[in-house]
Amino acid sequence: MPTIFAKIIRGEIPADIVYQDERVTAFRDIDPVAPTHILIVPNKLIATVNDVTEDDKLLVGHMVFVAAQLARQEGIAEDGYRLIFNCNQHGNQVVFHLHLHLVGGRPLGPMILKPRE
Ligand code: DGP
Repeated sequence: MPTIFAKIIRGEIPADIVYQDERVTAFRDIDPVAPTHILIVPNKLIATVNDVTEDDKLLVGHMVFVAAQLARQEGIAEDGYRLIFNCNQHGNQVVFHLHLHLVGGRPLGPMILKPRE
């Protein structure tokens, strides 16, 4: 079953694509949590971080490299930003097509809120 992201990569549904090459596609998140919120997605389907194989190591490195390039392009590199991979239920993963969130453009606060006592 193609994911919603596969359809975006193939141009079958619209998205604000900010970068694309033969290995990855990057587009703005539909529900941004900060002024910059971009998803960097491999063009081939990998469901979760758990499914990354030895053969995917260069691809995942490329995702991080593209994220850093986009951060510079967005003008947020110097102030800083956050890169996030959510995985499975506890990671609150909603779309099961590997993606790297690039989030920035405002102070983001602590990474994860501690549960209330
Ligand atoms: P995650 O919880 O890590 O699986 O985050 C999935 C993200 O994908 C979430 O921030 C919203 C975004 N998203 C879901 N559907 C679409 C869509 O159709 N278009 C775009 N641009 N983003 C989407």
